Amino acid sequence: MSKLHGKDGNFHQTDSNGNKHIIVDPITRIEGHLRIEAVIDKDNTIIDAWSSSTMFRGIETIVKNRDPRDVGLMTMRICGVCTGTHYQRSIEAVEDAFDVTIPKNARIVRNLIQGSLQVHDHFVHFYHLHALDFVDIISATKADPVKTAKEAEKWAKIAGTTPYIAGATDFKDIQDRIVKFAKEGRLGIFGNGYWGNKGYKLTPEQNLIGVAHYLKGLDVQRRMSKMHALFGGKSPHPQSIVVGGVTCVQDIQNPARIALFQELLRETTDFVKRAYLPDIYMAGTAYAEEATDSSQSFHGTKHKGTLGKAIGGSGGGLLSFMSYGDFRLDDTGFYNSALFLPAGVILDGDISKVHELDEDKITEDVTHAWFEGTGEPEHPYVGTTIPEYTGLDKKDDGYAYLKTEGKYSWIKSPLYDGRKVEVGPLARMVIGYAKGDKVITKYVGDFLKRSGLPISVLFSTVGRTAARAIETEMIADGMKEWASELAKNAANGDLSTWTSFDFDEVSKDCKGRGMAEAPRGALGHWIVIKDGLVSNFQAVVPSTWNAGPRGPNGEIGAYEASLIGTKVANPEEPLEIIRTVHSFDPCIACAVHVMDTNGKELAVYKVD
Ligand code: NFE
Ligand code: MG
Repeated sequence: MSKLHGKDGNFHQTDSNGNKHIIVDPITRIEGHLRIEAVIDKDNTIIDAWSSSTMFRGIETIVKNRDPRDVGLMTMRICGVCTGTHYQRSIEAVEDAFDVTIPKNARIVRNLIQGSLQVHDHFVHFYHLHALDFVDIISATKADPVKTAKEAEKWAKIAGTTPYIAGATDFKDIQDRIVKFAKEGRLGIFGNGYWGNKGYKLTPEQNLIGVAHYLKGLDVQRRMSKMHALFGGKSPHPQSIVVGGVTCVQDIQNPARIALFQELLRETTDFVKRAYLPDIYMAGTAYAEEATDSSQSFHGTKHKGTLGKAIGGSGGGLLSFMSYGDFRLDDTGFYNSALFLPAGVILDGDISKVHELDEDKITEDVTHAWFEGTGEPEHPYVGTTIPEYTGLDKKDDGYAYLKTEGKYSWIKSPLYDGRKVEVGPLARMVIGYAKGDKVITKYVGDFLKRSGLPISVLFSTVGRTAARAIETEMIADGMKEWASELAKNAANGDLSTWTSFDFDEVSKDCKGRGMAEAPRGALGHWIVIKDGLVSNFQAVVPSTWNAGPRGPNGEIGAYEASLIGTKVANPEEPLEIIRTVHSFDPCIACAVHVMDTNGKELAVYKVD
């Protein structure tokens, strides 16, 4: 390893202005390969940042000239994390093109499959991919288990419930296991953290609560996955959804299957309410200071003090948000139905105004992405996927920096009305709250009231993480109603699951889009069909919106913006960079979705 690497293996170099240049590559505990370059000034504040995907894949090109009824089966392979989401979106795009409306049972079953995924995905993200950015495992070894039980009770009470782990014995057992592993140097998956870093804010007791829930949560997430498989046939990659409806006919006819779903949902909701939410109150409070410190925000000073404007804290970022909306609540058709998660757009933190989503304003730009372009951002119906790798800028020190003035990522740059927007749980909760959506206002309002935190806490790294937890509880509660509705509808004798259509007739010349919400945000598939075959297909994906590079006129990406202004306690250990990027729950497999032909060449730039 060269001397330019920090002790964490990431690259560090100080330039002539005294600014430190840090490359974190790869960011771990995410799906796929993401590289972050950041410049940190003398006060350890990030003053510039670039987000680059170093992975290339080709699904958009693979589905061309195929039968549109098979597209969902192929696009679902874009990702095994937001599993089933791409499958569903492609099928909905084809249904839109064919003008097919699915029956009530199919709509509800799809909501239950997608809801199970959202809850599972959010939960795994918080505990198993993100928690250790907030929770210091080694500190947990110093906790007093009796005090830990009291602390757990306190946060559960604030959340309006009782603690999932009650009493000191369970905490002591878990702590003994960690102490033993640490002494023997066998921390395994916990071996590589920045333990002891000043960026960790929880007390030893709070850290022990976090670790205990991390471990208990491994079992709970298995049950969430079962829920996903129940109507889906399997997980990952459910397979019971087809163009026109669903095929899990026997599960709908059999009340015991619906009851099993309800039981699994009850068990998982219990953990969400008694562990996940209390942990979010605990972390939200501990990290509230930086979350509400607008001097740490890229947009914070710009909007300071203006009524109706959001003020960002550390990790706040763009403060422009977009949601396509999701979870159809009636049977008036995919784009007419009332939505459980509303659609809309918020620009520049102005939460006094939610703009109607105008899908014609969605385009993708490749000025800074390794693809050929026409010179103009393109709407996905006419979009193309033609790789054009121009390389990284190799320097004498043996390290390659990004050529940030040119192309520097395999992720395209999606734009809404020529602007960068953030998508995901924070976008959905803020848009719903700003729109006065009854359900979202209640859940977000409850969170703010119980925590005693101001709304500005949401526009930050920890706020993004809190929004995901709030949404998890809300969707879990929503699914309870939807499962009852399904049971009732079936009991009343409606067992229809599929709408027939004349394929030859409807597939001659048409186009359609499947636009809804994946766990990480707004996801759209656009399909053009000619003579029964796919003539064009484009996916614009949540992590493409968030992780994408700058736009044609230097418009900064959501990850990039969220990093600027953030203070780093120890540049040798870029914990805050990782925490902020993790708060978006990055998925680079989804974001690039385009087979690896250049993988070997790409790996060369990291020269020791
Ligand atoms: Ni691979 Fe995905 C989600 C989609 S993109 S995880 O959620 O679409 O970020
Ligand atoms: Mg795409």
